Amino acid sequence: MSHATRIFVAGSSTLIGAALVRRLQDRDDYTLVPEPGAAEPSLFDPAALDAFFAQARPEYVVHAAGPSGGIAANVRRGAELAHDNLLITAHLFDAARRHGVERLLYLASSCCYPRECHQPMRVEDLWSGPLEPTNEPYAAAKLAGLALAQAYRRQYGVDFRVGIPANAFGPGDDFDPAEAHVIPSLMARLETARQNSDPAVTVWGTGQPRREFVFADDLADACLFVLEHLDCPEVINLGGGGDVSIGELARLLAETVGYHGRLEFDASKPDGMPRKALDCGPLLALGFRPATDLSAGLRATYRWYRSQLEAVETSHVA
Ligand code: GFB
Repeated sequence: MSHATRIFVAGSSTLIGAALVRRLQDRDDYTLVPEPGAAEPSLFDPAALDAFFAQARPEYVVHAAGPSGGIAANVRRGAELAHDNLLITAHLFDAARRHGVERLLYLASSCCYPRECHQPMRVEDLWSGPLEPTNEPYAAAKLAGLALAQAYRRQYGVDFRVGIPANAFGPGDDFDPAEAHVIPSLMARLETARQNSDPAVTVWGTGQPRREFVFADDLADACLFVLEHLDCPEVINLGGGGDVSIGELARLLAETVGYHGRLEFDASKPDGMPRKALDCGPLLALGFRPATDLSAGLRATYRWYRSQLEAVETSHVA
């Protein structure tokens, strides 16, 4: 019988973590630890983490844990986002190193690149300038994790890899209209406006910024792809679908939801980084291709969101 690799997805309830668990459940060559649905050890508690690693003995770890949020959450809760991400990353890396984990993939964020970055952003552009102020604490914490992974590689000879994903979205995302990322929060507001036949919906900022988005299931595939490739660079961008302006995205979202009112851009709200397009040349050169284009990903996400709303409506009627 062939050996199934024991893999721990830290943050199995995050958008990316949950997508990874879905993928791994279909694979015979992996065994998830803890098993899906079972409680994860607290990443804030080094002793609990130690006991978990000793007992479950994961060979691979994907670090998809830690709170995140859209531009408004970053402005309001920068301290909390940075604090939590710093602590859990430090605890997880050290437990993985002490328990002899064979390979670890840490998911950083495209906000680790400088605000005025060369586009599309290459790994060698990291550290080349100041970060975007609206998300500086979170970005600095994610960047600290990236530097820590590289330091662990050098000092302890461990195989810690870093993936820098484009802005992820998909089923299971947080749809908070105020604090979530642009796709789920705008989708939620457009859906409410459609139901109420509101004449207009406000889109934050000028609509000019450009973002690269990656569908969560494609990102999960990319994570497993880089985890399995021996010749993968130690830091690699994860995306490959190209970027769109927020204005174009808002129109695409309105079409997906079936909202026919006006889109009004509110330039008093922050734009954040002017552009975040990733140079995914190294990932594509290894042979990876994202399977889902933006429109198809938005449709799948909307279907999921509608199903959640309908489930809530049904439970109120019952
Ligand atoms: O997704 P988002 O919050 O993240 O916003 P960032 C992307 C762009 O969409 C910004 C605009 O230019 C927003 O002003 N936008 C328009 C909206 N309408 C909305 C809306 O209803 N909700 C939201 N959220 N945005 C975050 C970082 O940056 O992305 C994090 O703050 C992290 O640190 C994450 O990196 C991936 O791409 O600007």
